[in-house]
Amino acid sequence: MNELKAEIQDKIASYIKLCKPDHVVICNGSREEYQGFLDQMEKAGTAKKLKNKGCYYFHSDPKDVARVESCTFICSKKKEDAGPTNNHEDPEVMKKRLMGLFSGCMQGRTMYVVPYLMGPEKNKMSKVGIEVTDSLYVCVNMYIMARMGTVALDRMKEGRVPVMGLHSVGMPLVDGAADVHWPCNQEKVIAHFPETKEIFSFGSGYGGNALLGKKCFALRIASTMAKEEGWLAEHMLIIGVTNPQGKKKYFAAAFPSACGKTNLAMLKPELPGWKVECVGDDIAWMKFGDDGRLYAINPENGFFGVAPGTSEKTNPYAMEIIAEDTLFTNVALNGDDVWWEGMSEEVPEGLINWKGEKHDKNGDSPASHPNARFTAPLSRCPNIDPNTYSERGVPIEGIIFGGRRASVAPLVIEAKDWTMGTYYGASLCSEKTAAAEGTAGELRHDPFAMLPFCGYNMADYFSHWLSMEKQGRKMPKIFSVNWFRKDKDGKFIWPGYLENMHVIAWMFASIEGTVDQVETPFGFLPKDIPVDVKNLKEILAIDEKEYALEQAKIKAYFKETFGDRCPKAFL
Ligand code: OXD
Ligand code: MN
Repeated sequence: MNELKAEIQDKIASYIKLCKPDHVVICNGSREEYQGFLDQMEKAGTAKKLKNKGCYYFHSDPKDVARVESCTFICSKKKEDAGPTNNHEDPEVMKKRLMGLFSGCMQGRTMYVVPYLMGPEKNKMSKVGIEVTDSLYVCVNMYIMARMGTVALDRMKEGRVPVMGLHSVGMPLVDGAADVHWPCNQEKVIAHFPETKEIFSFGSGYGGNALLGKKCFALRIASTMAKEEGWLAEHMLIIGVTNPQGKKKYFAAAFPSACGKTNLAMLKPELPGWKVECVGDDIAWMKFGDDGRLYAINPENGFFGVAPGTSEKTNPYAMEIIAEDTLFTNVALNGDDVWWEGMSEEVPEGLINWKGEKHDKNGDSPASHPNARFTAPLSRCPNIDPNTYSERGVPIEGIIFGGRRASVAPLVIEAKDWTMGTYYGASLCSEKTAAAEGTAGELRHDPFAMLPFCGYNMADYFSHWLSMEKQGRKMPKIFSVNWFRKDKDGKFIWPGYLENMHVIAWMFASIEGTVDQVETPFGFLPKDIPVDVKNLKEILAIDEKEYALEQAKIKAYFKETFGDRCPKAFL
């Protein structure tokens, strides 16, 4: 640490002075250190070693189970720079509140300084951060999700400036008070300072609230950096798709949280001759190269996937990934193994639910929390793409936007140009899921699946996307998909999962220019997709009147929400 710039050392010293921890540990990111942390937690009873090698179980406080969007703030100097879709607070006012909250918050605890790198070691797009935290759970998750320790410190020594993040569970242990299995605080604040590129997170130890490299840095802060520097930080998976002729194309795809991004990233196609390889399942940083192509990297080094619903049938690769070296949070315990809804049809006897109680098989409550997660290394992915860690990133030829829509939106539609495609992204809507607070099932606008993650005014973000189109650039084709249409009996028409390969194959062929399409004012539809699905015609076509009506509603939403700041092309 001593080799780091004085400003960074001063900042860490100021955090120590403010939080008053009993001890400070600088993490080196080694495997031994990681194992030591897990052993420590096992001894303290906060982690349970499972039967599979390197697997551990954790369960949270029921008050701390998901991202807290209502407590997440963008603290830009001007309110309009945060925009109408973010909670805004004045930086001075927020700093004052934070100083109060963080004051003495690590008493009786150890402060861990976690230097980390987001992105592959050799890639120029990669960026450094430092998360200072009082949570060992955060340390072990960061070890998997980012490149932690020396690798990041070395870059900082070369002069790279880290995004600083201070995190506390917000539960000091004063006067020798005993710790609890999942410390947290009723009051939660996740504050981002886009102008100074700082993050403060208080009160939660769960997921995106606490693993600051993920949503806070790689999306909220990175999106502001991307705007300033002319690139894109997106809530997207990245896959490489190879056709039976051995031709390969990369796609990036944005879906709102818990809409199957991880399953699509790990698709094991049954369509003969096709191969799908995974670069990432949640976040993409993308930048146009000198050759005019759009290159993407996955800034993360692991998967923080939603466990319920994951099975041999829905995601066989994920099941392979989590067989070793995986941390499970808020799943159910099945002896010294784990279980969640959807893993098997039979609910095993004798489960302990995510709250640590005996599970009642006949009761209404699920055994695992709907937002239960697995944290697993990217390198365990059986279909990992060979270019995942490349110096250059992977060239994106297709961009996919997908929502969870019971009606109106067809299975797939292709934009006529970049502007229309950008509009597809902006008009993305979805029914709410369990990844965030709120009522599941409600419809919400989620432009680019970035509503909770855009670090600045969403209307400026639309303009930034539009500004990407420049002469000499090879713009990817843009598609919108919807796996979730229901028939009149309320049943899903499209089987989803492995069958999604048929749609990807169609998009692939469309980029190659080898499919028949139907032109509509709203984009190109497939003439056919050769798959045996009942009522397929219903989801391949659109009802132009109904569609136009929806577009009018979306435009009204844009106007009402963003006013004059909304790009004219969308109104
Ligand atoms: C996630 C999310 O955890 O989007 O990836 O909520
Ligand atoms: Mn996500």
